[in-house]
Amino acid sequence: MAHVPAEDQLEHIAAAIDEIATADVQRLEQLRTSLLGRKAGALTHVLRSIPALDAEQRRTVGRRANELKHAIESAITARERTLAAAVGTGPAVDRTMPGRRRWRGARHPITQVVDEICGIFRELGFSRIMGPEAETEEYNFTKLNIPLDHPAADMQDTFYLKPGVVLRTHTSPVQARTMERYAPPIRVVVPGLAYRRDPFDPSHAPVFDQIEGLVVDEGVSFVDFKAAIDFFAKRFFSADTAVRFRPSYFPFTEPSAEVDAQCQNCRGTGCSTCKQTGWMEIMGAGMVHPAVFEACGIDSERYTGYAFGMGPARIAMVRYGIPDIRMFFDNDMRFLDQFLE
Ligand code: 2NM
Repeated sequence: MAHVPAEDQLEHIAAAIDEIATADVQRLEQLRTSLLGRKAGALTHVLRSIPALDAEQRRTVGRRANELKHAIESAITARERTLAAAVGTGPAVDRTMPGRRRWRGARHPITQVVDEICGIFRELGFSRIMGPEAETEEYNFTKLNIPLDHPAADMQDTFYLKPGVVLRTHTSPVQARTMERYAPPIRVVVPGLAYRRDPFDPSHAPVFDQIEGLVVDEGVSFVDFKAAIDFFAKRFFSADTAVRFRPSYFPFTEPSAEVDAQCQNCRGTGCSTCKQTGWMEIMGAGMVHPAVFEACGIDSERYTGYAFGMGPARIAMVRYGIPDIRMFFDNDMRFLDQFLE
């Protein structure tokens, strides 16, 4: 361009300014380079040629070139703002950037286990129900065949809110209320919190989850109970998990049993988790005591039934091999993150 007079070059450059106002992102970059670029920019070229011009030209060309430089720069800035506003805020979106992880809430591992257990019993026709956590001594103890002078009712073991009113020590009062209110057949599972004055240790907490179940109908036998629990264990643990029933004692059932499932860690051969027995206790249970039926207005000559109670936290410990129940209460995210759904 050296042979074209500097004034003509400047008018050529001035003509390009109008295009800036309508350029897209790519064209704007081309214009910036072809006008202001350090190597091939047309205006840069004129500015570099100024020292070689005569004094009169240096003044006029110099003034005009500087005017154009400012005009081009402000036109480009204005166009950039307009283009950026058109795609939203800020610079153009980078479509190659990895997506951000989306944080959604998750159920606590015990809640997951509670929901799963209730879902299995739902398949067997059980309804899931709830009841109050503050209970009278009558519903928490007396109607369940636990006399108030029984050690379980002692102030040492029970949180008393006021005389005659306790924090329920099990969810069984809900079953007592259910039997009073509904005629058989009854099939319910009752998940909820229970309270006992136990200090925290690796296997105890003063507030703990329970799920209790109750079936009442004509002709319900211990075999019905065994079949239901066998079904539960095979669904919850695995299809080849066996259960066994050991005689036990509870005031509200007769006969009573403790139920063991095959150790999920060693599959029954014996290990430290199951203290070399091959079995882990999963629940207590039995046939509802006639005295409980009578206290709750059910004819014990006509109806029989079974009831059971289990601790979802204990069951979760058996299933996941968790050594200390307090890990469920710490809410350490490094622990909870392993149970994301
Ligand atoms: C257990 C063990 C055995 C039980 C009994 C009743 C009721 F209300 F029907 F009498 N509800 N739950 C029961 C029986 C609970 O928990 C270890």
